[in-house]
Amino acid sequence: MADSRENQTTSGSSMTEAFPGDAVLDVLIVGAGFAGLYALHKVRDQMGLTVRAFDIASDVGGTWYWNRYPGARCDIESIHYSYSFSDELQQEWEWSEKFAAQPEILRYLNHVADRFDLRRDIQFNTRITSMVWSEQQKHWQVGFEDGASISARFIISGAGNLSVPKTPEFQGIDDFQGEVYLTGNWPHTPVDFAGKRVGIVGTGSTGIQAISAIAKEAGSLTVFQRTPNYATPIGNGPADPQEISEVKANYPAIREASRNHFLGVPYSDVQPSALAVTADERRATFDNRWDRGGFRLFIDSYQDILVNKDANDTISDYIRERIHERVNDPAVAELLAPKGYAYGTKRPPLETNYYEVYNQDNVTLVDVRRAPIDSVTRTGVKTSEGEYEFDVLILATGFDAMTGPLMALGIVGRNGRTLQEKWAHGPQTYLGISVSEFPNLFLITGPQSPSVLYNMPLAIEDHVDFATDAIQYLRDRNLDAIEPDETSEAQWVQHANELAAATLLPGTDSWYMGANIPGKPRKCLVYLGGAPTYRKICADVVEGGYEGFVLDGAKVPATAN
Ligand code: N01
Repeated sequence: MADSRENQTTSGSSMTEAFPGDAVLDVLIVGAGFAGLYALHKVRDQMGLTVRAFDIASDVGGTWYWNRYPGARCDIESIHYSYSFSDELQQEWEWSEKFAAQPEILRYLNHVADRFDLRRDIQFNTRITSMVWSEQQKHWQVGFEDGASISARFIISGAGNLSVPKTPEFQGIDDFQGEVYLTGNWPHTPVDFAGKRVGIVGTGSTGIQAISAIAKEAGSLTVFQRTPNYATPIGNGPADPQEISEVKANYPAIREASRNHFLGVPYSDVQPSALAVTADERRATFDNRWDRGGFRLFIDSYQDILVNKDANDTISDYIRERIHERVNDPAVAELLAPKGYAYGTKRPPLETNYYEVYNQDNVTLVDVRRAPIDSVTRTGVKTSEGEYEFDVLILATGFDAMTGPLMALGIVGRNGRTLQEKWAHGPQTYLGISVSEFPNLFLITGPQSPSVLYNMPLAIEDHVDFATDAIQYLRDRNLDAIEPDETSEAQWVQHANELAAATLLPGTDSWYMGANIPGKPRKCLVYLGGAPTYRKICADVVEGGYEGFVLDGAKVPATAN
């Protein structure tokens, strides 16, 4: 368990062969997931620039390459959780399920890579270890684990938001004699659970998906739960051919509706306030959204559940009640029912038969809030109350979200300033995509952008388009560099923090707040103004000639955000 991701080194010499001597790439792309693939296509095929993408993985897929654990699937309907940039692509691809599972999403991304001939400009098995800005040359010097390096005028980072798994924090983990798996670095060959004693730590979105799947196979499954979650039904099933053909016939309008929705989905039934209706009306709405599945309960019920504690209590009570209905043992149901924090302030997991799993004889729930995990032993897990023996131990313990993947790149900006120093007290960005003192660097779905609270493929496309438009703008004017000015950046940070403070999110320990990583600054990592507001602000910035940015030394004055 020394390294949380495959410990791969730079392979081959293709990079230096392709770009010999002092050649400088126009654009270097980090990652070959949803963001990297689209950025590569855009920069190479639509802009005609020299570009190369790099990924630690041995193939495309990003998060869908790594997270191969049983039960992994997306939680926005696949017809919406997919690229919109190519109508041919969205017309020809057929999803088999409403919410595709990981293997199908990975097949989709492989198809995209093949269809647009992207692989020839991606270097896999390559870990970036440094990125240093040269003020003199006005470009980035990017170093790799094997000592090779390359220069690029612009960096587009598709390093991902949830791509650095949290380092296992259990003493003795290396001594465990059985099999240990990290959900975010799952083996590429099937893991056999049949007849085995399996333990799993973590009941976030990942744990809940994995538990539901593994409970079907394992001889015994012991779940170590610290904080129960408000999981609600995903409502998955085979894709409906009628719905698919309707969507395909209306894709432009549906994508437009998605981009004009807070979460980037074309839902339109949200009502103003849970407190403005009778209890019966509220119940009918909750039942309706519960039955329809997906994020409808979260985002398409009442507008005030994330900002008003009383409104939130109504939906939190409702979910607790539904959990109790599904679990036979009242004591287990009580343990599974979240208390003391508001629904939606931790990322709401979606599930299929999750709670029913606890009615099975082979599944045991262990409360590690009351009796914390003390250590991992040679044979299993020791809590303050007892010891449990396992053949297999699974860690579904989350990620160093949003900032972790960027910090891992070894980024050094102007005047030797590191990103670690700059973000020591929390991320500072302008629009969540750029950072002052770090010119020509674009953070796709970076911290303080809507990112994880916006349908990811659409959020990615918007950000890649913003980055490539900015690059084109500079090229058209023979300018070398773009970065935000410090005042605009400070205003954006304040704006993002004020939006967060107006919600219930800061009151809960969650990865949204950086609270899952010991020592990480407690700052909201997500822009909470919603995708439409955010997109309007970005459009105005561009319209104003990149307001709030410094272009090659000249400041473009910002209007108030
Ligand atoms: O990670 P998490 P995740 N002792 O941080 C527990 C996305 N995603 O991988 O809550 C005991 O949410 C921790 O307990 P607590 C999605 O955005 C999407 O599940 O800190 N327990 C928690 O239960 C999601 O939000 C999909 O008290 C420990 C769990 O581990 C994000 O990824 C699917 C512990 C971690 O939960 C992250 O989800 C899956 C300890 N020392 C994930 N340390 C889709 O459907 C941690 N825990 C697209």
